[in-house]
Amino acid sequence: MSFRLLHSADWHLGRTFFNVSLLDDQAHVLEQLVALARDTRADALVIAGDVYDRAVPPADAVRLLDETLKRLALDLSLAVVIIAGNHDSAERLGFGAALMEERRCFLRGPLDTALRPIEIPGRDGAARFYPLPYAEPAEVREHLANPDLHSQDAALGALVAGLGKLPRDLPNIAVCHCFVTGGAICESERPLSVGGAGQVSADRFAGFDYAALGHLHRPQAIGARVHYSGSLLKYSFSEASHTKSISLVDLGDDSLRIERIGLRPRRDLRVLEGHLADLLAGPPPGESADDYLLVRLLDTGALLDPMGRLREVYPNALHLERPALERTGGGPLPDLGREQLARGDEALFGDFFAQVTGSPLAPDQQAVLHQVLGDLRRREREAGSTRLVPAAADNA
Ligand SMILES: [Mn+2]
Repeated sequence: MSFRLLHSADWHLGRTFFNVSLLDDQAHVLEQLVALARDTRADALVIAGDVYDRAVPPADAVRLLDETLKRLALDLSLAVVIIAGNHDSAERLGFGAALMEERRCFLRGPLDTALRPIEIPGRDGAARFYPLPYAEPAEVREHLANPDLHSQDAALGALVAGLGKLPRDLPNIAVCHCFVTGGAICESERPLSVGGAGQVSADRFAGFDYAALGHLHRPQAIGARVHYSGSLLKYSFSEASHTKSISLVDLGDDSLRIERIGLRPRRDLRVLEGHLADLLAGPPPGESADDYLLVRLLDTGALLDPMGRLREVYPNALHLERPALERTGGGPLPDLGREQLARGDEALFGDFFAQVTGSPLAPDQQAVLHQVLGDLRRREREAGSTRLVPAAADNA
């Protein structure tokens, strides 16, 4: 026998990135997911939490999930298992769950109804799913009437122990939204708690044939049977190097095969580095000008409206960094006392420049500064009354 599973997680429907709605980007890759479900003839799809980006999602995010589930569960007759993540409201996500279960769409949010195992028949044998939706340790304490559960790990241990000894007649699949120790994190995951108390041990899943996990946004495995599918899209610039994918999992009698099938985003999310003049020449062949970009400008001099000019070439440039202008010294700012001020404009500006850029004025820059200050003073003298440059020692 064998059971074929599609594993996905962290859709974060309704997310915005630098005030840009990603809904069209999400719809674009969900098209690919629906095609994949059809073409691979999968027996079930798992969405391991963070279906929505927030507890009260925007209406168009709800519409996108509704449309996607309709196509999967009704048009393709695919069984779908969904658990709540830390971004979801378990109660709201669980709305209509009993009704949808009639059509093999298993929504599991609140603990009181979530933990019942689900047996799903496939074309060539069945599998048994154990939903373990995200819950705070306090909720698990109350649910199990066990006052000793103060960490995610203890809470998960108690929930798994509560399942009893797992029957071995079918493959047993855990579906959980958690942070397994040893996993690689990125910037778009909201921490599950302060310090280490949010992490759980991979050993908690030792009794399962496969653990379909959500929360960490990079696709990764922790041991042979504990897997994160990763998120649907890159949701931070720290994920620029990720390849997002859906995991196609084949569970056989004594075998486990996992293939990550890459998703092709509508727009990639990348970091672009260079000098403004070079970047304005446009992207090299093969790179799209429409991607979501973090632009790191290497120029050290003053630039007029760099973002406005970049957006004429790269309309989705979202964020600009000027590493050369970030303070490199890190020490305290000099105390501008009377003595310091008496050194004159050129010396003061030289200090300021070195402070900001990390290197002293080059001779040609020094010459420009000297000329500009000289011009200002000349105009000041000619204007008579208005002082453009404060009187300083080197004026004397
Ligand atoms: Mn997430």
